[in-house]
Amino acid sequence: MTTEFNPAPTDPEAAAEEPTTPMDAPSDGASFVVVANRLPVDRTTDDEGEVSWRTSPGGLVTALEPVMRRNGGAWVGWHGAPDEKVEAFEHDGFQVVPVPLTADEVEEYYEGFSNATLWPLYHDAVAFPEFHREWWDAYVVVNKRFAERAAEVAGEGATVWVQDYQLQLVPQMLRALRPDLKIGFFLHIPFPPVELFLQLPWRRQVLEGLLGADLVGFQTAGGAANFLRLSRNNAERKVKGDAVEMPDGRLSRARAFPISIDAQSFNDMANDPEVIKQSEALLEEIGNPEIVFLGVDRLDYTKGLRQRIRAFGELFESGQLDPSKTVFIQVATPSRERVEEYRKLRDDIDLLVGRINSHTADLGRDPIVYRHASFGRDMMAAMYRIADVMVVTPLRDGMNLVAKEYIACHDDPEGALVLSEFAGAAHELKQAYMVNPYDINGMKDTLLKAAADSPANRRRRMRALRKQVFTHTIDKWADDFLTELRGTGH
Ligand code: GDG
Repeated sequence: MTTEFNPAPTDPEAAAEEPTTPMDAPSDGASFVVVANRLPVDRTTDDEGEVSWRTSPGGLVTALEPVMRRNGGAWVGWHGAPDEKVEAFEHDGFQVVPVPLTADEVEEYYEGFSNATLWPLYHDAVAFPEFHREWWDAYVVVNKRFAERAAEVAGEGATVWVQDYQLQLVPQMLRALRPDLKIGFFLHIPFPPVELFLQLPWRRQVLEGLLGADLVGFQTAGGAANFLRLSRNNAERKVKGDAVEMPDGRLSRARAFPISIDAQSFNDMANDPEVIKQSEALLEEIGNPEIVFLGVDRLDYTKGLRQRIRAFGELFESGQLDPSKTVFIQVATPSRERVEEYRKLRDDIDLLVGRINSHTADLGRDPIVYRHASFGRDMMAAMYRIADVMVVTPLRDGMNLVAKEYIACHDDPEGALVLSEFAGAAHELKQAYMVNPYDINGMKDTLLKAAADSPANRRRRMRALRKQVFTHTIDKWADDFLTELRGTGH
């Protein structure tokens, strides 16, 4: 049985469908535009009060910067401070186009609809998604603002690449304003199974929003298949292969483009003499254990921290892992601290780690070294260097770049990656030690196996993993997507 969407609405919340008057292309417009919730720059103020902007480190910016410079690019996004308007400016060879958000919009569009409705819904509803009509209204208003800003800066026939779940209505809105543009969209998080997506009261508007793109990219083939199935069965669109036929004859294509990292630069960073020194000091600091397990995650309920820490707790308490010889380092980077579910998670993890350490620690040494903090990139590389076993066990994850960063940084061929089947990365990193993060006993067995496997086995797996990560880089990802987008059309 299929569930059909409601017929075209007469409901007052359908602001996404208000008639729009097309706009003319600006004569000096950019030929390549990225639209993302955040700008790739951070503002800094020096001692004299002088304001400057610095490109924030991150794979996406690094990959897209050269394309932007080559093509006269512009990046449209929020600059991070509510209730403040910032004029567009040139930076590092491209145009930075800030979109203002009010404090209420940050609360309703960003913390609300994006992070307390869509985020949990798209991650298997591992936390309960909240549906609030005011949040949806703010989402529509903000998406429209982003679309209008992009329409103002894109030159005639330009390519516009919209990023992620906060901006799913932008492709359709932008197309209505500027039918001349080539529009791509990439979803960094999973696209859920149809049965879950249908819970969304505004499911039709979100789907139509995405179908405004010529090419919709997903992390996995499964995400693309969910999207195509939804279009065919629930929106009654004709689907041929990976293309959805639109009423005006246009095709909207859906395909997987697994995102990656700049493997070489991670590898270089991990081999920098300063980072090597840092990693030695870190080993010393944690008491030179025989085995180091490592987890690095944003503190998010999708990352499987509760289950992972319970598994380690049981292994230490039973003595299957010797607390005098083994350390589990868990870094949990502060994230979305104004969203209730995240505050609760933080308290739970504090309690859980405290309880395990107080039961099993030798005097003066904790088996779980837990840090709720953010570290510099060099420190991250130092941690990846010393980790004998990297533990990446999300309940659901679009891709998971930490898994790939570990592989790029850890050039000791005897490292091991324990990876959740439910991370997008599992489709590529097949030689990892796979776990079902809901199965605590299974996870415990695999953690022990990864730590105790023969060097030959570990080397064989690690070699294959490194080959995959070094041949499928973020540059290739951006290139594949943009090449495919260029080839789309009727
Ligand atoms: C979303 C999707 C998808 C973490 N702590 C620190 C730090 N990090 C960096 C890591 C890594 C990034 O943050 C986290 O990326 P992930 O991919 O692991 O996860 P999400 O943040 O959930 O990202 C995900 C991704 O988008 C890309 O499409 O893979 O599935 O959920 O790069 O290194 N970096 C520094 N200090 C920290 O303390 N410097």
